[in-house]
Amino acid sequence: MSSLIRFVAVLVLGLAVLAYGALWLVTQRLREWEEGDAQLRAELAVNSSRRAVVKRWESGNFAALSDILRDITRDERIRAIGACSTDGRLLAKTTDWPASLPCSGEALNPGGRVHVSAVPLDGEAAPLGTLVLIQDLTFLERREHAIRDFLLIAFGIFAAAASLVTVVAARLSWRGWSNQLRKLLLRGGAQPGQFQPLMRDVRELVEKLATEKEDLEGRGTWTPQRLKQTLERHLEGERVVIVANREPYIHQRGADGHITVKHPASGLVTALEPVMRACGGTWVAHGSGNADRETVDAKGRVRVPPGEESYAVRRVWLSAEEEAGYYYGFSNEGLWPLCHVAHARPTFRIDDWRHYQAINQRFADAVVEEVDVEDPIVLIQDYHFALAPKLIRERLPRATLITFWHIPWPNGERFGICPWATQLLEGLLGSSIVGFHTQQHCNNFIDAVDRLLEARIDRDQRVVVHHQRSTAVRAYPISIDWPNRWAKEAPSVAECRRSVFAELGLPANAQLGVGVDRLDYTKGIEERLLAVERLFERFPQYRGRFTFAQLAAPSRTAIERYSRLNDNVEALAARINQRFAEGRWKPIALLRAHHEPPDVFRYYRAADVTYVSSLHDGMNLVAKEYVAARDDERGVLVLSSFTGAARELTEALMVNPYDLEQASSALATALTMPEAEQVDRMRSMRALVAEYNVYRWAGRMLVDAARHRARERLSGRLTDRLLGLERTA
Ligand code: ADQ
Repeated sequence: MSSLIRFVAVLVLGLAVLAYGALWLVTQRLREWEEGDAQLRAELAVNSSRRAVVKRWESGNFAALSDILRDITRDERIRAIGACSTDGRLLAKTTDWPASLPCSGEALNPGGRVHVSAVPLDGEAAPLGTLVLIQDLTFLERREHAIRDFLLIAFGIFAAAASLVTVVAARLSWRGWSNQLRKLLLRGGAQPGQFQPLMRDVRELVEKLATEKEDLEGRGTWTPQRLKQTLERHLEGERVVIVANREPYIHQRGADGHITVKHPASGLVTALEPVMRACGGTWVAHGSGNADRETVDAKGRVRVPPGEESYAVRRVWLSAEEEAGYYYGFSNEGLWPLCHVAHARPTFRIDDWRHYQAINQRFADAVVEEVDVEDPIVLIQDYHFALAPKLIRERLPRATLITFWHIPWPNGERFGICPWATQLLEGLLGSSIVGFHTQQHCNNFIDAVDRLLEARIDRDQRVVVHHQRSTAVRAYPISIDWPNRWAKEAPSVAECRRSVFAELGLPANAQLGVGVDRLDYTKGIEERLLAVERLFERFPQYRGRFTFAQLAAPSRTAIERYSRLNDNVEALAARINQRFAEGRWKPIALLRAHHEPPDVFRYYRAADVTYVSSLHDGMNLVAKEYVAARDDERGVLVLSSFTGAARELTEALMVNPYDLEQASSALATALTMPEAEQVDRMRSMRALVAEYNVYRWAGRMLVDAARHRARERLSGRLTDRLLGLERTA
């Protein structure tokens, strides 16, 4: 609001300066015109009686001359006339001629609001002298005042109208969102200051929304159709190639011998799959299913989604040893803990690094095989492929390579502990654009480049130039598809609640909390269960009434840190259950299994509260999925402030997951939150996720890619021309 007041004040001040400037100019012009008019008027008046005046003057009849002069002064503006001889004597005058005015040079310039004109008179033989006419210009003052009043009133009305239009426009555009937010921030449900987003985050969000509105041409929500049109319009409908470790559909042969298709529990897949459905193209990924080889053609390709077949998956095969080194070893024991502040020590082994290099090369080769133009668009995904951009660039120098890093990027000092930090950075700088979820991650990346490489950094343009190649570093906060496919296909909220409560053996009047994650130590699952335990300690009224269901998909179980986590979570749930269980009621339901998306959404729709407690997370799509699932606008999101999502979902109850007092209070607040407040918060978050959906995320990257490609093509053509000129010279 204060910036709006400042804007209006500057506007009014600017208009006032403009008004005074205009007034000064008009007055000056008016005076020049009037002076010219006065001189003309004097000459006309003299000319009309010239013959009679000359006759009397030559005859020396100055009394008669005075009479003629008096006749001339009948013009109301001509006040007095004097006849001055060539030697400066006053020969005749009218009665109003000022006694103090001699026939000298200064007399012709007395100043004030009078105008003095001198009209020379010639006789038959020689010049006679000069008629000096004094005109009254006080009418000019009246005229100037009238014009000044008119201009000031006109500018005043204009300034008031412009300020009003500015204020109304600004209020209307932000009113919906900001009112909602203000209402929530000031609401009495929680203690003041508790569970609220940092104002800095809210400000950043507002600025982001404002700049993005200006950035993207075209208004309205992003849809698959709009994304497709963007691809057609900006990139001539070209096919997109995605490189990602995880494939979107896994063919798995079960114990009964049948092959089923699984959706992996992966935020990356959740986000990118709808984009590929809309754009078409090829997804190059590790073929990890035990029936994957049986379902591809001779070139390792299979069309998906089953029954729809809108794009291709190109599977790349890895041996168990390669997978252990590249995926489990370097990627998940090295880079994953390096990039997350979650107190796990990274492990770097030379053999893992060699596998990582080799597999990056294999994926780069697969990309080159899949493209059919020399400047394709390739979207490289995540920390498994830091080297691939440079390797692809070596084979396809004109490719547009966008690399998106789905996890946080640590500060430069921390990143520097990786023995191959410079190679990783050089690999990534093969990209045209490197994208992160937040500006903070972009800043950390630039900081790491600054510390470890000889590169030129343009912080204003957010560009790094290394070995004469420039790479833009941009924030693209990821999201989910909207309208969300799984939410649309889900049964009604009442039905979901009935079926989930039946599965968990809960009575209809129970309250349900839900957590949905891969079993990963960065997700803060132990801290979440401890917060639930603290809730029962501090608020015994929830015993027997509240159950927390944790859907935990086993993940990276070949790594010791993950199998330990698995055991810890199981032991913790068992301890809490033992401590508080009463009759058939258990406080925690640990559902340690992969759940297909329809099941995950059933749980979201049944929940009174969903708790996302990541200790550090790039974005966290579970939070956004929960919001998408709640088309009934009920349910409360308790969200860790260490997620990227916390910068956008500012209406969630924000907590520090390490602070068990705060987290348990937030759970209690959520469980007693009035319906009207739930609706306000959920509606506001749904509006944001609907607009900032994954089609927008992809659209922004593709528009940036198109601009980049247009620039590259132009500079390519210029280089060709210059080389051609050099050759002909
Ligand atoms: P992830 O670490 O995988 O993603 P997240 O973004 O929360 O984390 O996505 C998890 C996905 O897996 C969701 O779609 C969820 O529904 C699904 N899932 C979770 N548990 C499941 C279960 N038990 N059964 C089945 N499905 C389950 C990484 C980064 C994130 C970033 C994404 C996208 O770590 O910070 O948001 O990439 O960029």
